[in-house]
Amino acid sequence: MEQTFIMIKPDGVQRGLVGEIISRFEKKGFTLKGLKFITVDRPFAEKHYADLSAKPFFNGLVEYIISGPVVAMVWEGKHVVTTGRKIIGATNPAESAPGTIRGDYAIDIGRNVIHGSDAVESAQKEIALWFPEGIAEWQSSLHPWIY
Ligand code: RTP
Repeated sequence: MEQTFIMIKPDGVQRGLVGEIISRFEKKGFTLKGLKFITVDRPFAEKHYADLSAKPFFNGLVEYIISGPVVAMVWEGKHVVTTGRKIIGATNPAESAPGTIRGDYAIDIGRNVIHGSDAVESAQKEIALWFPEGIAEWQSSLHPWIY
């Protein structure tokens, strides 16, 4: 079953959006497989965003991610990577549709509340980075109704 890595960024935590965001993924029918509340250091944040290291906003992005605790999660389900990105909305909240998390709760691209893996391969890399200890195995009893 497909898995994705979802992170509620420091602004999402500080604005009290943790419950709302988790609720949206739960109500969709995805299964929560891993969750940790963690403040990461600069080298870790730079590793997570290594693909963006040449971008002019890279330093500001790293400062933002290390500015407070984040909620790191693994969610599982059919097409969860692409559907998760749809639930999250476009990167720039000015272009995120209403009804998406960023469309409903964010204004600025530099404070866009949440991260979601953009592909199955990057999800696997990000899950390995954030959950090196592995994640617990369990199956939600809801699955027979959803699939
Ligand atoms: P994320 O990785 O956080 O889910 O975001 P994304 O795939 O939708 O967007 P990506 O292009 O990978 O950018 C990662 C994060 O960098 C910040 N950003 N700032 N100031 C800017 O122009 C700018 N552009 C991107 C955002 O926080 C974005 O989510």
